[in-house]
Amino acid sequence: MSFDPDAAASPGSGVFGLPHSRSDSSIVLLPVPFDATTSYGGGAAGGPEAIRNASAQVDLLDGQFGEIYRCGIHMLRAPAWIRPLSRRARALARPIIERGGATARDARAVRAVDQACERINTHTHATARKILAQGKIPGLIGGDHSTPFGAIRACAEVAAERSRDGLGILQIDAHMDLRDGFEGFAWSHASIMHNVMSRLPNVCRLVQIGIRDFGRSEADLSKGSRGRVRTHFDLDWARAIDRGEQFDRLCDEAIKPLPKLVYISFDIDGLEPSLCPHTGTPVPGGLSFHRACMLLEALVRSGRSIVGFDLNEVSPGPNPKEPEWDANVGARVLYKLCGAAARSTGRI
Ligand SMILES: [Mn+2]
Repeated sequence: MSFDPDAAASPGSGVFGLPHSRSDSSIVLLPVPFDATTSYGGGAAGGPEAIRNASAQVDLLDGQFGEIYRCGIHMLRAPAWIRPLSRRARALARPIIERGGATARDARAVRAVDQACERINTHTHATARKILAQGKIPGLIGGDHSTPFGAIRACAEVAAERSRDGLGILQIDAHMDLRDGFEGFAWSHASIMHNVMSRLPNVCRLVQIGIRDFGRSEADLSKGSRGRVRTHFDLDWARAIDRGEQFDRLCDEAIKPLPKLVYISFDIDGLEPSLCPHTGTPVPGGLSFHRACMLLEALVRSGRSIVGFDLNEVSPGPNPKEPEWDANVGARVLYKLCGAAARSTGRI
């Protein structure tokens, strides 16, 4: 069967309307519809399905990375147990979050929520390991920002086998996510990078871009990390650009400390909130879509290899009849991530 990239997506086709099976894909997308601990707005559990639906609208010839689809992109089905597990964990977490965090009497509920998150970690680690073992690139689609821990762990293990430097992470996010547990939950979305940095020694560097909402302990952790965490504040970049600095140059400088093998963790709230109005914790400021694209391009241009990536916190919004703007943006960011990953590893 021949595939016409300019035709409308046919019913029953895969993500982006593509015909690829897992075996003829070099990028395998791993959906994780789980959002137990989102503090402000929920809904990221609906992200993977909404992105899959919206992806049919994405035109396949990309102005930046060319014929991305030629690398083969396949999206797995999420196991049926994840959504109900997310609902149960969320029901336990919600009253605790509404009260402002856990107290001693919440110990059992907190344990149950942590266990649910650990189950997700085990699943994403095993799935990403398998994808990596086949020489492919895993792209995890959250879910809240707690979901990629297992995939990052798998990429860090593989990076350590391939290179003495281990893995670097490029995080695009409004938040540092460096809290040592949040609201009582060890695996909170707000703790993902704390968990990565404290539990994964093979991650040698974390570069954070878009940051504009953070706490004292997070800023201290970044500062006291002896350069292992490099945080770039959104307002600092806005000021630098106002003084006449080029965005491209800021990207090149930010990327410099990253090792050869890089994982991208893309929280959609790193973008301007107009591009993700329903995300869990939107913050004014942030990257435009174009600048996010330029950042990915700078990473590829630098010669780094993208081992894996995630896109998280895309939330389709409460009204199923409304056009799904958040998912539309999410699908386009996802295609760009696929393009950057494929190009950086010579697959397109
Ligand atoms: Mn985040």
